[in-house]
This record gives sequence, C-alpha cells and structure tokens, in this order.
Amino acid sequence: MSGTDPSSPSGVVTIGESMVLLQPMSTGPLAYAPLFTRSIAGAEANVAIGLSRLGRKVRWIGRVGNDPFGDIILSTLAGEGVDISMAERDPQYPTAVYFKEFKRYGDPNVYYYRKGSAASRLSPEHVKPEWFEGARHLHVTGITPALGQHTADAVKESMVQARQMGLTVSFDPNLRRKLWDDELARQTLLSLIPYCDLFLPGLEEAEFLLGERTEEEYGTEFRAMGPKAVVIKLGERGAVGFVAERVLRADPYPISRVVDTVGAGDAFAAGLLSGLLDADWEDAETFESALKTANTLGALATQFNGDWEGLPKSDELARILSGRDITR
Ligand code: KDG
Repeated sequence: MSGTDPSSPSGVVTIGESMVLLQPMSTGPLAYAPLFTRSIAGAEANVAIGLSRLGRKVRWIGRVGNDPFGDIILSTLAGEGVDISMAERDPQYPTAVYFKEFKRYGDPNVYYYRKGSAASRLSPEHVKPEWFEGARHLHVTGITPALGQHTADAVKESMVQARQMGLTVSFDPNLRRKLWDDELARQTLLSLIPYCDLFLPGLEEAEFLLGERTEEEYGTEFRAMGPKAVVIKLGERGAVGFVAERVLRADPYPISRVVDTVGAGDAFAAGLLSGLLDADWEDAETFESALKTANTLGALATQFNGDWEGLPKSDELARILSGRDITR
C-alpha cells in the first residue's frame, strides 16, 4: 500500500489512534467558527510522518472506521510514504474526529470526539509479531493507553512483543488530562516505563509522574525504572538527555513567535529518533546531535497550524541545521 519497506534495519513501527482534525480558519471561540480546514492527526501518526519526511522507513499501525474519514487518514499517511499495510478497518465503529480552537493566547484548546472509535477497540489480542517483523524500533505514546484498559494492555503487549523480537522501544507519555483521570494516568504511565529503552517526558509530565524534583533527579529515577536513556523536553530551554551516566544538554532552536504548539512533542520525537536509529546512543556526540535535531524539529512544528504539515524533509532540515539560507 505504500512505497516504503519497513524491513530495512532502520525501520520504525508506531501504533496509535489517528483522527481527522478540523481546524477553524478563524481565531476565536470554536462555537462561532464558520469554516474549517480538514486534516489528520494523532501523536503516533505525526511521528511517523516526521520520520518518513526525514527518509526513514516507518510503518503506522492503527484502526480506523470503514468510512470516508478512515479513507483520508490512510491515504494521507500512504501519500507521506508511511507503510499502512497493517492498519485495520473496523466495519462497525467509526474513525474519530478532533477539533482545535485558537484563542490567540496559550496552547490551542482541543475537543475530542473519539469515544467508541475504531481505534479505541484496540486490544492485546490484535498485537501480532508481523507488526514488528524486520523493524528495529517501536515508538508508542501515552495517548492510546488513555483510551481504555484494553488499549493500555495492547500498548504494553506491543512493547513486550517488540522487545522480545529485538526492537528498541521509545515511549512518550504525552499526557492528555482530558482523556483520563489523573491517578489512573499516573499509575498506567509509570507502569509502562520499564518496557521502554528511551523515555521522553516533558518537564511538566515528569513532575506529574514523580512530583517535584531536579532535572538530574528525574533522569536518575526514570532510568532506575529500566530505560537506557531518558530525554526531558524543557520547552524554551531546550532538552536534556540522560544516558550511560552522562547528562547531555542541547540549546533550544531560536524562534520568535509560536503559532500552534500541538504536535511539537511528536516532531521532537521524530527528530530525536532520526538521529538515534542505527546509532550508538552512548556516544555523547551522536546523542547531542540527535537532541539538537529534536529541538529544531520541535521548534519548527510550532510555526504552522496543523500537527505535522510544515515538517521539513531531510534536505531542508540539513540546510536549517547548517544555518544556510535557502537562497545561498
Ligand atoms: O501530540 C499531538 C496530538 O495530541 C494530536 O495530534 C492529537 O493524538 C492526538 C491527541 O490525542 O491529542
């Protein structure tokens, strides 16, 4: 179904819900927005597109309805070069939808219409070894586990199976408090950390999970739970990585305005993974360079409306990272 082959050594698999995204063409209260643009989104799909644009082979696995919104999700992902050959269509339940609201202050508000969606029916019995065959890495987030106990169990099962098959696993907690109760979120997200190799919280998420600590304490405590590496996103202060007893920092990519923060964490993950796949994580230079790419992608993702549309391709990213202007 797509032009990519995830059986290459650098192949990445990602699993999660993708939704149709409706964004108002005007700023202000959603209730008074008359016109919308239609796109697709979903944390794991955003990462898949970001990686595919950087030349990585990616397989997205998820469940959509047998409806026009399912069609547009699959055709958009396939058009972006993502392998959708293992995505499933549910004959009974629909594809989810979500709306953004831009009020000109703070992060955009999001409104979900996803209860009872095809993706929310994902359960551990769906997870199968074919999903991971030939791939090197699995990326999952804390959004799919928020959809129900069976989706949380399915994410855990996929982390377990992937590791049994020799893949490394990254896990972004992507806390979405609208989707679940705080205590359940904390317990479930903490319970998944031991099954990943690379844990990617934001600073606020780290505090939500462990309480107030220093950055170094977060790094030490999360690594003690199992992951080989931990990267904490620090927003305007860049990012800090903890790997092999080292603390590695990368400055933020400078930006002068923010248009839409949604999707920035996924872009960060795509940038980081693109730098770490097939590389030695314990090599400080490699890790710092991956952090720099991650910060750059995360910052670029805040510069446009939409969760992934403006993400760069590899040649554009190389130009941006080298500081060269497009006209020179
Ligand atoms: O990280 C961005 C995601 O939040 C967005 O694309 C939609 O997956 C989504 C969600 O559940 O919020």
